[in-house]
Amino acid sequence: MLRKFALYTIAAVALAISPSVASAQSKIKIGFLPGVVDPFYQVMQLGVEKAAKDLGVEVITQIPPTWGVAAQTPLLDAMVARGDLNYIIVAAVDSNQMIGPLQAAHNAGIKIVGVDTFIGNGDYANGPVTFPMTYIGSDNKTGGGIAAQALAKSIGGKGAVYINSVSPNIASVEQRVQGFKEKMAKDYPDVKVIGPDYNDDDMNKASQQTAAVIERNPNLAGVFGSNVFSAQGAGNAVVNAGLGGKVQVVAYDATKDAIELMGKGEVSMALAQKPFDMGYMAVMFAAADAAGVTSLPRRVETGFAIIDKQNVKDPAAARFIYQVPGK
Ligand code: T6T
Repeated sequence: MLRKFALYTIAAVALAISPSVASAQSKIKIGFLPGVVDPFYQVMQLGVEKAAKDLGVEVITQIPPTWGVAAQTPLLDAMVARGDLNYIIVAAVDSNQMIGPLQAAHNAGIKIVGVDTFIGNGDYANGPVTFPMTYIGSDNKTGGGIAAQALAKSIGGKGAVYINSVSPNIASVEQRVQGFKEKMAKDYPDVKVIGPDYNDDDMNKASQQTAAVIERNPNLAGVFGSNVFSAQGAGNAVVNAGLGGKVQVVAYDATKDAIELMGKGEVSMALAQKPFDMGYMAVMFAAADAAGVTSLPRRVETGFAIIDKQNVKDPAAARFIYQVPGK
């Protein structure tokens, strides 16, 4: 009887509050501004769109054609100039240079939700930059450490390994490099780390840089590519040098290409991030904030799935491979 009463009460409260929550949500308009066109952000966009549909909010998406402040800033400024956005979900392409443009958006009354990358030091509660609502993304330092451990194990704990990355100014990839180096220094003293080289998110540059390193280091044992294009370029260079399966490759980001190379024995591990979760949760956070929720966390770590030869066929792991319908 008491249980029945409680259920009726919950239903009545839900009925009473739902119209105001729904109207708060339906009134908001969200901008989504990822880093560039790549499979990682395409999956994130799927998460954004699914949440927008589930919650009945409108999202305006703008995707920079190339990686960099010069490409992202005008799109951000245009989003601000529209005058109708309440929130912008953004993967800032530079941890320092995007502070100014994002501060301007915030000053214009738009709330900023960070995904994948952060600005400042990422500590939005106590750090130097506190205006973004939250950071939703990977703990990339830990991810870099996981990559280091996998690579060290795959080469038997000794030898030279090379890091190919994007830029020192991007929080995500630079944290991966740091985490990778720290793990090697702490746990694998017989592994020598070469690099990083920075490819500006250009796969061909990554390939050329890696080819040059292979040339100079004929005994190279392993390669770490810190994101989609770094791993693809570095992996291609290893295969083109006829060293597929001999030089171990660890890929950050679980693209279909990386998984194909794993099938041929050319990639030993791919670290899948959770871009769908990042996108979905970012929209949820905006809607929750609009509905009056005041205790949203300032940092949400979305975790990883480690994909290797052992589990790549297991649906529990394979579901995290970046799949974009029709691509
Ligand atoms: O690795 C992702 C993302 O996490 C990073 O910030 C930039 O590169 C990717 O988008 C992959 O290309």
